[in-house]
Amino acid sequence: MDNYNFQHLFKLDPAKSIDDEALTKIAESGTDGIIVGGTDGVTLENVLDLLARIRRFSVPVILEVSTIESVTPGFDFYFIPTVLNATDLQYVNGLHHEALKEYGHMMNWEEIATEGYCIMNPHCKAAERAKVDGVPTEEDVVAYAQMAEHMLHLPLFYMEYSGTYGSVELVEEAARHLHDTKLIYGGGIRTKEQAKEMAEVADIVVVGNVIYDDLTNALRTVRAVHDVKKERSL
Ligand code: 1GP
Repeated sequence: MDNYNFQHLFKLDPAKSIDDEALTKIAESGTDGIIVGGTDGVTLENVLDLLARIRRFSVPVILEVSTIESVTPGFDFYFIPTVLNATDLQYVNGLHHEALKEYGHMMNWEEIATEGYCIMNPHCKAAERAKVDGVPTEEDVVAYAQMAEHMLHLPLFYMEYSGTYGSVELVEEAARHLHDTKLIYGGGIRTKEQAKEMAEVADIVVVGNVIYDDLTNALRTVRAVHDVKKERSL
């Protein structure tokens, strides 16, 4: 997809179960794509299983790579996180280096996008894994956004609030510093109002956990995001 022109994405965790009826509703919701990704319990087997089930629909499907072992062909895109505020370098460039030594010769770079992650919730699983040290301040966020845009020229900057709803002001502040790099917001969206609010400031809104405990409200976020984007393009 040109410049990753997604507006709304659902994120499904391969380690969690979802029945066919719910999966059909998600795939046919009008979302711009489904990210397959998680932190714990991601295996090649559960990634392949979810991929095969989503592939029955025409929705684009993206693997957000968290472990080298679970990478498999067949996805439309591969998003590779580099955690800009990690203190464990494995999550900044260590695993990436290891993966490239093994698979670099066969990677299709057209399908791959690096996401500069800024983890805003220090208590989420990804933060624990990457050893994120505290909550980034506004100054930190701006510096990471500038790093993503101007120093690393990353296509995507991901403000990851995973499990908690973030600060619209802070997301807006990051947006002010991003022009070529797209801003992804993810975390704690449970209602269409929250989806709308974040769609006003971020380029791409990711909706995860609510799929598993309140599918009806999860589905409502698609329209909410698309309506905001439509209004803003007029
Ligand atoms: C998680 O940003 C996504 O990686 C979405 O967060 O699960 O809290 O919606 P939630």
